[in-house]
Amino acid sequence: MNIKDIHAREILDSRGNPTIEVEMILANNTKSVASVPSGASTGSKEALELRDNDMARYMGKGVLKAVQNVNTVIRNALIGQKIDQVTVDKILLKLDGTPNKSNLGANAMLAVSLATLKCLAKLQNKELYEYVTYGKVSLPIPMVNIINGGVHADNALDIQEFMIVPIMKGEAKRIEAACEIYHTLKKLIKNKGLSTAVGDEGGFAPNLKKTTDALDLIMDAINDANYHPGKDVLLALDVAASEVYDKEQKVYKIDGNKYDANELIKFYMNLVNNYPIISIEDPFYENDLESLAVLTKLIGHKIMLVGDDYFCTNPTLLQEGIKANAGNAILLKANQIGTVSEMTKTIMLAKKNNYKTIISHRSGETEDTFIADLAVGFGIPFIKTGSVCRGERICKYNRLMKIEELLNK
Ligand code: 2PG
Ligand code: MG
Repeated sequence: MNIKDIHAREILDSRGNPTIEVEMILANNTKSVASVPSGASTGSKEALELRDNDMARYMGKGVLKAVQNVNTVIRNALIGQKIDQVTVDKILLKLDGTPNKSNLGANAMLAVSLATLKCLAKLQNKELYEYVTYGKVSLPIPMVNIINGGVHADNALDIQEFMIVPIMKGEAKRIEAACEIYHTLKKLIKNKGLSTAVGDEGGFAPNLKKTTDALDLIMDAINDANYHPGKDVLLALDVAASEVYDKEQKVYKIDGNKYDANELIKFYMNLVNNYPIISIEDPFYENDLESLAVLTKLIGHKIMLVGDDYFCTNPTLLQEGIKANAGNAILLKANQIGTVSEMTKTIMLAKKNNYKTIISHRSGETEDTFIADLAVGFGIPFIKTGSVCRGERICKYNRLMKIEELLNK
């Protein structure tokens, strides 16, 4: 089946910034629509998100150049082409011709790559998760970000994400637990006289001062909602440490303290000893593989140490991490790398090397639910898709519950 037409347009993400949506039509009129998310705490080695930098529009954040790239160069190359994921992605990579997708833009490329994947699924009359299934499907455990800090919120918390990880049986049950804890937490925050306004990913953003203040409050919320921390609900953190690292002073600024890497290791060890934490993401700044390897050696047998800015969903960067024994898990974000084929390669490499996989949203999201389907089809054990609040996060949870129902039929 050949590609008949491709059309890109500028749409908005959940932060009110432009992003790109692509429609693809095949010769038999099979249609798909895909859109790409956008990060705020981005790794410096991520593929380039092409923005117009035209200060007269959207503070320079317009994506008309990326849209134009799809509607001209990419469209011309793909129209009449037989649809096949590997072929389409190869053409995109060749057209771009740069190591970091700076020519066409990873946003333009991913939108087309994803639209291709969705068309292929439809062509076979399959749900997206079914189409990408190889081996065993599984419903991922959600890592639900219920307190936002760092660059995702305007409060004093330095750690970017405080997540609850409900591990009971059944996706709908896990999501139910997350919602009950979320609403209980809201009451607790209100009782303290703090704001219950939410951050970019739908978690609350109360003006708490310290990491342990947030963790204690979450522990209370889990207990008050009649769950058992450490038993059916665990905790996870995304430190996004590149954002709190002072390059000049070579220190991490957390909770009003200045920590060097060794002191930060002690800080983490203390947290892990006192709270049921199963995962810490980006514990050091993105170039410090050495400290990540030290921490992995110390507590890697107990918890996940996740590379996000470290690996940028890039197989070459992951390979470096594997070689250095740094981390034991990887965050997967399609727009960090730019094509479905490359992300698939990263997933395979991680699995082969026993790195745990976590598929992830971005802080700027759209209503596209592809990560839910990819999580199930690829058998990715964890999904990070924000809080149980805000439509662009909720749609992923709703999709997961629907898939659970489909799988149980
Ligand atoms: C992260 C993400 C998603 P952003 O750091 O893991 O939660 O944030 O999309 O801003 O990079
Ligand atoms: Mg992260």
